Amino acid sequence: MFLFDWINAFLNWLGFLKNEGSLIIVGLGNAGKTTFLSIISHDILKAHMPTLRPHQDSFTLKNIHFNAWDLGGQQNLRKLWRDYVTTDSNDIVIFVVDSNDRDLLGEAKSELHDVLQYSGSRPVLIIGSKQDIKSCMTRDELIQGLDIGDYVTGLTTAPKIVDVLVCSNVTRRGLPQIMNWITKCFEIAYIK
Ligand SMILES: Nc1nc2c(ncn2[C@@H]2O[C@H](COP(=O)(O)OP(=O)(O)OP(=O)(O)O)[C@@H](O)[C@H]2O)c(=O)[nH]1
Ligand SMILES: [Mg+2]
Repeated sequence: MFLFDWINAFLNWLGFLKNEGSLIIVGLGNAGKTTFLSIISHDILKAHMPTLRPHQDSFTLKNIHFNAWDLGGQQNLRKLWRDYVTTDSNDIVIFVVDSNDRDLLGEAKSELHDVLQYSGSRPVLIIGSKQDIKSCMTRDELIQGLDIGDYVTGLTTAPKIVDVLVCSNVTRRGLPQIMNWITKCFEIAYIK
């Protein structure tokens, strides 16, 4: 087994093996999901219409090819989330929260707790967007407001990885850390 792991790691390092993963991106409307996906897939920052139907994009990070689904956060689209989250077994779920929207934090909390339940053992990354806005909530405030202190494991070999990172899609602060997190998480949860 050790030899097999070693050969696999070596071929992977040479670029002969490509791993496939999927990201399922959910969160309330206006949270910044489509903006985030457009930047990580195409490095393009532009205005988007609210998402009306699930939209797919893809990108490669460190020899891992990711198919990403941006599901839209309007009320009528949220019923699709569970089907997408529970379809593949090698998913990473991303829940985007608008760090500046205190009014909708309760609603985000309720949706997030549902996602944490039905996502089973799949890793969940909560991303607090809009950190460029002065009045935004910090990572600690988001953890408290979303009441997820007991869930957050960080990037470990826990049976279910749950973590919270913050970013600005406008200034791009925090995005390299998020991309790094996604690849590391995939390696921990699905390769090693
Ligand atoms: N200041 C700031 N604005 C952002 C950031 N990310 C997204 N936005 C803005 O937030 C608004 C909503 O962004 P979208 O990416 O369309 O949000 P969404 O989550 O895809 O929304 P739905 O498609 O309705 O589910 C847009 O006006 C974006 O320009 C950010 O990091 N900072
Ligand atoms: Mg959208």
